[in-house]
Amino acid sequence: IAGSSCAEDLTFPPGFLFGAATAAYQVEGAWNVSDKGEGIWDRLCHERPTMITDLTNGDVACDSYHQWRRDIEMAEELGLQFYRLSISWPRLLPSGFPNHISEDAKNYYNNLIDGLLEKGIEPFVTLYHWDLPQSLQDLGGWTNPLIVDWFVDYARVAYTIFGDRVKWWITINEPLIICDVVYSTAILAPPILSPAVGAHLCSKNVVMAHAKAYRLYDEEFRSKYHGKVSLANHHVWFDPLTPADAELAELARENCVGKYAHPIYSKVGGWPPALEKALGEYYSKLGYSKPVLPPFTQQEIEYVRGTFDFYAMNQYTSRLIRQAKEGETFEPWPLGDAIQLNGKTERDESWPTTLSFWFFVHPEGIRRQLVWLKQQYGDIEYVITENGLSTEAGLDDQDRIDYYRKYLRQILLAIKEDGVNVTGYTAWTLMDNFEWMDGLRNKFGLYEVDFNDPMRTRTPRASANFYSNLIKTRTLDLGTIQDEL
Ligand code: PNW
Repeated sequence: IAGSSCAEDLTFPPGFLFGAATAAYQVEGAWNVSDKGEGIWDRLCHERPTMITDLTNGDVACDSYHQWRRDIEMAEELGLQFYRLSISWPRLLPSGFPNHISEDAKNYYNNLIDGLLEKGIEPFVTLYHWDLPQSLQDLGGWTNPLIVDWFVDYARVAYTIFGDRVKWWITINEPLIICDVVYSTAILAPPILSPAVGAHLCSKNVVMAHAKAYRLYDEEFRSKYHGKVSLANHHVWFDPLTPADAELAELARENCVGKYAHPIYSKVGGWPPALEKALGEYYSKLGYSKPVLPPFTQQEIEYVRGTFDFYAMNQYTSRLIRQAKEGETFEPWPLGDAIQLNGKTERDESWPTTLSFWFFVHPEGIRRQLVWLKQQYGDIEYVITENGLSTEAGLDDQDRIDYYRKYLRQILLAIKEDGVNVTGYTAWTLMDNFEWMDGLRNKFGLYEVDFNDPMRTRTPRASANFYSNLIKTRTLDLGTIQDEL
């Protein structure tokens, strides 16, 4: 019986891969060394420092631009099979365009990639993890359809230089955050509020940019390099508050995950039909004469459909959702409510809060999400590309170990009981880093980083020991959570 721990098989399947992740702006620092261009996070942190809770920024961060040897050493200490990193677009292409490729950026990423491979660790590379060149933002950024070609030009440079050694590619990290959260809250870069028009222009452009970068890999690189390409979605799992909210919860899943998954991973392609209809009705009532979510042409539907080699899933948290009551006010989607769906979200009282305001702990959510994905998109390969916990500082992080135990157990149940083909897991994150609007305060690291030390000394937490042991034994030690089951 699922849940009875004595009979439980706690061993990960053969071939299952373990890794850890970071992202360029969050760790590299060196924001203006050599010819690096300005990114939208440089701009936000410098011009609006009070938008970051603790007034810090990513100017130096973990200084991984200089400390990359230590980063590789940590990956080796943990026994990681892959290390997920991102390339900084404004570092590689200072103008945003391929007219000039930075030699220093090439050297930096080549050193990192080669250094990992020497230790037998696969580089798992994200092309876009939120650090858009400011020059492109000045031209409209992700709301301008021309960004599809700007992104593809950048992807071509990256595939050309690194594709002989990088076999795992993520085009874009978390369209939900880049489009929905950014334009409906303006709390991340670029700080532009445009929940109706901006958010939805962005949604379509992101999907098209991904698809075109995938097709490029297929046509020009796959036959010589044999890599895998996907896009990483952010998942918030929605459970209905009452049985009467079941349909609403399903629509919320479509609005959060389906919006960016249905066009790519479903058999039919295109926007999720129920969502397209619901958004159309909501915005037409607000007086918009055309759909704010730009429709796909039939040709575009075909072009986007199937542009994946695996499914990449970032998941941390869940929400309960219910119909809003007459006159209730809404917090912006998706950190708060689903105003377009007339949905209010809540935390189940049994879900612990974390240091991050948007993040409640709900391990069952990751299993339910995986089962839902398999129902929607079929028996494809699923890789967890991010999962981890936000805490205060401290080396004895039993709470993080508990979190990993509970979420990994649910992933095992999804594999063994529900038959979901999950083939890899990525801890967010290798080391404490610049956690966007939460600055350096919120810690997600397996390693603690001393941000007061010019060397940015990294020290393993108890959770690093837990994780390396898991990778070594490939078996989940339930430890203290055993009694709670
Ligand atoms: C993801 N939210 O970000 C990102 O991919 C990482 O860069 C980040 O550090 C990690 O998860 C932990 O936060 C998110 O406000 C940031 O809902 C913010 C939100 C969600 C995801």
